[in-house]
Amino acid sequence: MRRAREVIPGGVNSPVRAFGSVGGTARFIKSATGARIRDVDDNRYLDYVASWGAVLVGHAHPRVVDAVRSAAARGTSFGAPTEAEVLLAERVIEFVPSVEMIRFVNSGTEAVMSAVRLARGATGRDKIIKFEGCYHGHGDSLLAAAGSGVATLGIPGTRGVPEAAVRDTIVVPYNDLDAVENAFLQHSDGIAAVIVEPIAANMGMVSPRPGFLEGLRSLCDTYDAVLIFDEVITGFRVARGGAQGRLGVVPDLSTFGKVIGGGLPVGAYGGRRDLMRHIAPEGEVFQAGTLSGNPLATAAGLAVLELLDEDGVYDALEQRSRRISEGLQSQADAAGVPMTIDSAGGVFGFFFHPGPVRNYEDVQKADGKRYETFFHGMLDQGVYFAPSAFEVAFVTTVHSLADEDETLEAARRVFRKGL
Ligand code: HOZ
Repeated sequence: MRRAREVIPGGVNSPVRAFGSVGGTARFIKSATGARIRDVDDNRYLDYVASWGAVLVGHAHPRVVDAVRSAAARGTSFGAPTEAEVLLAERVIEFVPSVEMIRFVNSGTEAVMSAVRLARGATGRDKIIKFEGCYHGHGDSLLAAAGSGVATLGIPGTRGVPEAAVRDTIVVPYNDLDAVENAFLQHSDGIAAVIVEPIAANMGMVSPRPGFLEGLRSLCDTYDAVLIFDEVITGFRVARGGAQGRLGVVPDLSTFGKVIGGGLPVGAYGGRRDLMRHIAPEGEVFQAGTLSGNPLATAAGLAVLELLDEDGVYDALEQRSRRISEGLQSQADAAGVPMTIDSAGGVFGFFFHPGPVRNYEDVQKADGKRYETFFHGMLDQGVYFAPSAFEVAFVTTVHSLADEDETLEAARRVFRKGL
């Protein structure tokens, strides 16, 4: 870490990895297989970070490794179209019916920046509505009241983002439909898009209240604005069809990342054909990338989606997350520690807070000190949760019942010691 800090700011290539909010030193990972990661000191950890959700079928899954290896042997990048990109596009469209056309990029950040540009280009309007505590990558216009690393560092925004870049960003509380309606009333013909994490997972996990997403859908219809679901975390993870498939609300555009790259750098945005046709070279909204549709990432994505198409995958993920959530909740209850837990498909999140947790204001009332103690207590026993109370926990298809028992046993010891 000392050497890393000399040459990389904070020693890390993404801030939340630095253990800044929980204290201690980040683990340097040397290898991983299945549900376990190994650090450079040869400590093994049961992994609930799973590359921040990018790994859904377990680390180094043989089918993914084979696919990447054979793609690499054919050439790592051509800067020209390949058949595999078409196959992956068709596959995503099959999983997520609201996506009629898709464009692959290299990260979730890029996907969101491009989707917002598209919404603005297609509507000829500038303003966008986002929600406090939702995180949509580190593009300038969305770094207002953001979750994830911005929340972890406890800063309201970030230096280097000019005021002009966020002037057209309207920030409202998550789950507050009245606030969204008021924003529309105030700027009725100026709002290009509403962008939302349909299940918020960058301020811990906060589910939408019944009617919230439906309300966004109908306000966007009324005011001809584009509804963008940021499914970078929830896509292919909370259900086969993502949060939109699970909750039954259809956006105009969606953004993806993480799972569809199988652990390689990928993002994508897609949606209604009439909107997507505005993208260059068909239309006048420009977006490009040397490594977009990269053969290795595409091969990994295809292998993962194939695995996810097998029967029972999502039921198993759902059961695993639920079992562990219920186990943790009952331990907290027995210990008299206020805790609120939520789960969906392969993701769960908990707050040391009696609940309900509906928005970022509630999230901030959660007990961060308790999270820190819990995090280190678990880490000491070889269970690796996110080094931040503002992130969620990820289950993969290879987390076993025995892994869960081990996790719950470790948690029992942490609660017993006192939180
Ligand atoms: N933005 C990621 C969490 N939602 C963190 C990425 C990382 O640190 O690797």
